[in-house]
Amino acid sequence: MAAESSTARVGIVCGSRSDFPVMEKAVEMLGKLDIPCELHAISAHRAPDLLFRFIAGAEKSGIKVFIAGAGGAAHLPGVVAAKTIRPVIGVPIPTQIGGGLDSLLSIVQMPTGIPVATVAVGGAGNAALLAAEILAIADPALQTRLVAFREAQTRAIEEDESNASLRGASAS
Ligand code: RP5
Repeated sequence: MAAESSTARVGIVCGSRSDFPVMEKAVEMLGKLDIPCELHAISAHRAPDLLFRFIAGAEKSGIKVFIAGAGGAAHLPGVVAAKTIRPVIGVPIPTQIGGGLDSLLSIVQMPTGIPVATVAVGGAGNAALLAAEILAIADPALQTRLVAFREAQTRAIEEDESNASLRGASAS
């Protein structure tokens, strides 16, 4: 599922189509929150000029936050961050090496000057939620949707059958 929207507010980019199964979790979460986004596979080392064109165009077209996922020597999020002052959220893609520890360290260890807010390995859903929280600062309707999302999440646990015996019990 490659999302594309002319009114996208979040630009999602990853190093390869092989990253799509992880990054589509971000597309799905943003969809739940009614936030338009677009998803592209653009390798920072195989197609750097196209990546730079995407970033410049995305800023002009109204994208406010970037989510960038990559695996292995995962420089893509740092490169995106180098070319924009919009917030960049990095998603380490799982790999054969320690389950994606290589990707995690490549993304999280950005030297001072160019920040990338890094989520857990494979954590594209949380990347989307963080992007939503950033956008919600200036969007009261989105704040309301985020609060509703949190409440529904809590309710689902409270209503889970395994917790039936705890219903009505007061915390002390
Ligand atoms: C990275 O290399 C990509 O982000 C991907 O996670 C990894 C492997 O890419 P492919 O060889 O599957 O294209 O650039």
